[in-house]
Amino acid sequence: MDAAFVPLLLLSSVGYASGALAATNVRVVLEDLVIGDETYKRYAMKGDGPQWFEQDGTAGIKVRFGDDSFKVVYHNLLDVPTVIHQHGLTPSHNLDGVPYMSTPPIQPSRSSLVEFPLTYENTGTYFLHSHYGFQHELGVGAPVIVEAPMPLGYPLRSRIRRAKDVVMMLEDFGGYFADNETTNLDGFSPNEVYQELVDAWGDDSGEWDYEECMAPGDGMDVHFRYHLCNSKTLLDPVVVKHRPGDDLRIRVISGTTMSNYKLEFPVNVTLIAVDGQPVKPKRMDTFWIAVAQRADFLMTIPRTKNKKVFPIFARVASDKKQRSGLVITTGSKANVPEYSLTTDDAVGDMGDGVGTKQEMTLEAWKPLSPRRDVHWFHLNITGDNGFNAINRVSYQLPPTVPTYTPNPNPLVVKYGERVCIQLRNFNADAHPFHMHGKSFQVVEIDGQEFNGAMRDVVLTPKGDCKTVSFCFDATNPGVWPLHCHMAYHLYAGMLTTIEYEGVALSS
Ligand SMILES: [Cu+2]
Repeated sequence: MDAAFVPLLLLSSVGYASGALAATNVRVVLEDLVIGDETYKRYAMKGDGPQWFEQDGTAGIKVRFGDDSFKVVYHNLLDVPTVIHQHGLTPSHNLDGVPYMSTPPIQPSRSSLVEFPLTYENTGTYFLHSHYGFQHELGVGAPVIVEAPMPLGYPLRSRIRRAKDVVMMLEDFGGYFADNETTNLDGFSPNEVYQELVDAWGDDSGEWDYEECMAPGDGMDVHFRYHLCNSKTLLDPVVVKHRPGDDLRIRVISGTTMSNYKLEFPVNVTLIAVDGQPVKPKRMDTFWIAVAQRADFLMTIPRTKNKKVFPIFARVASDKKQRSGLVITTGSKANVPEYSLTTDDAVGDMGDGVGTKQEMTLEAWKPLSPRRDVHWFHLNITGDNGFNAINRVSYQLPPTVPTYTPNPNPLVVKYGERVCIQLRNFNADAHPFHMHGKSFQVVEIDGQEFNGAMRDVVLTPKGDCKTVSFCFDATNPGVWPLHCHMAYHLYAGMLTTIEYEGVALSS
């Protein structure tokens, strides 16, 4: 890239203001992705500056809590508009990065500064992604790490503080529609895949029975040719070297657009946080992670001379038997074996009870304080593949629709109140629901109440009109999306908003 280009962009940036700390540059670009003998074009994020880090074959934003604000200038080097969402972080509404709802898209060759203070609730593992069209599926994503000690009194606190970071950014790439595998394998056009879903819904929608509790479905409608960890497949995985006895903080980011995974660790690990929020520590060697969730683990490399290779696999929760992963080795003589992209068995679907069963075992380290007055909303998940999905309606954003229209059916809350939302799933699939602007606590699944994890994405049970409920305190005024994070379902309009009554918003 022309070195003179960035200063030019800075001059044209929107709302650019000088501050003590230089801003970090993040450029949204088109790049080559080489997998085996094939070269594909995909979007990516490149960067430089004080908050840019590169390690383990991935790169993104790393900020130390207490020292710095989040301060990034996004540069759009694509020939189409883009807008970047800081997934899981909670800036003021106008910096949320949702096209037109909160933030105007960045036009080609233009830049935009996003700067906001980080709260302790913003510490942990997050990611950036485009919220514009199918750009996230096409590669516009990057990790965000906000470093901070675990809360006072947290077990293993000093060991976690000294642990070395290992980052696993999981992505799915090259989507195709399940019933028509041949058409999209080479084209990789999300719009074609979406059109298949539009056509399928068009055939069904006229006689759709919205009262029917659909039985749990048996698979996904969209599959992917490749699953990546830090932009690599297992044919040529990222290998990171550490020493026997090292404590590692494994930060797993499910930066995928449709795929859930079962993580398989080579030794027992301790889960310490989900979606950036600390949980009561829990020992395990497998963990399910849904689209757009994150999970942090403390893993100690065994002190043994016999074993030098420690792969962590992310097995795709579908019938395709695919996997991605990252390999940790010790010593210079470690022989990394060849790994296949697929396994003999499929791991099954996260939505088939295992995901919700796991969810009920998680406990927030700092749950919401009990409150008696609660403002409840009850939403039905209806329709199919994201169409007419929330209380029988679709709400779509540009560029799916040509112009932005405010949500005609928002969930209106009052500042300061405790809000709880129950989703009842009439649909056959499990949907990873993401809320912007606040983390929430999961408190109920399928009629069972529990004091669950703080999160920003929760996977609904599959079908049978089963429910999931989550709560938060409404203290961040704005117009905040609540949506299924599967890209095609969001595109189809599986989206609503939480809006604050009587609060004027900055823009
Ligand atoms: Cu969905």
